[in-house]
Amino acid sequence: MATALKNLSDYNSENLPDISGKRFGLVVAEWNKAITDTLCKGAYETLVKHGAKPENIHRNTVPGSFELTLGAQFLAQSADIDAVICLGVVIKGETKHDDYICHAVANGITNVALKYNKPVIFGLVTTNDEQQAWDRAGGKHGNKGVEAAAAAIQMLGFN
Ligand code: RBF
Repeated sequence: MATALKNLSDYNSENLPDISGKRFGLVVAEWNKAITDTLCKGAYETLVKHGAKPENIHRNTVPGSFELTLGAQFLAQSADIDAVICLGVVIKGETKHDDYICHAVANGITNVALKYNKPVIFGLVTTNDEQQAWDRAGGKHGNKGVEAAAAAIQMLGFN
């Protein structure tokens, strides 16, 4: 299991770039809102902990994870945003909706990142049940919001 091998919530905080002047866009899905709020809190606190200014962190909500891509595009196309972090929780149901949503978001935000040449981070938690989602939102598998923010910071230092 990827999480067991490398839990990025324990990311190496050495050699991270200076992000004091960087501007971040958080796109947060409202489905499973209690969990996505926790992911968002983890991402926000991680950005601030590493020097981002609160006024440079812009939080936007979208109805569900499927809309993360367009939300990310709205932000990425703005010259005022250096990195976008997408946060959502998709829980498997009786039908294959989760597959369609997850693949669409993965492809969609990849395209946005490549189109605008900016980090657009995939912070989509995809689980079989709600408990597994909580386990990844401040539970035994860390907080994927923290990891998403760490990934954004790392990518801003890419050279
Ligand atoms: N959005 C989520 O963020 N997480 C979900 O688990 C989720 N489950 C859905 C299940 C079904 C059957 C449908 C139709 C939508 C679901 N959505 C979910 C909402 C989806 O991401 C999107 O907001 C809506 O389909 C409107 O485009």
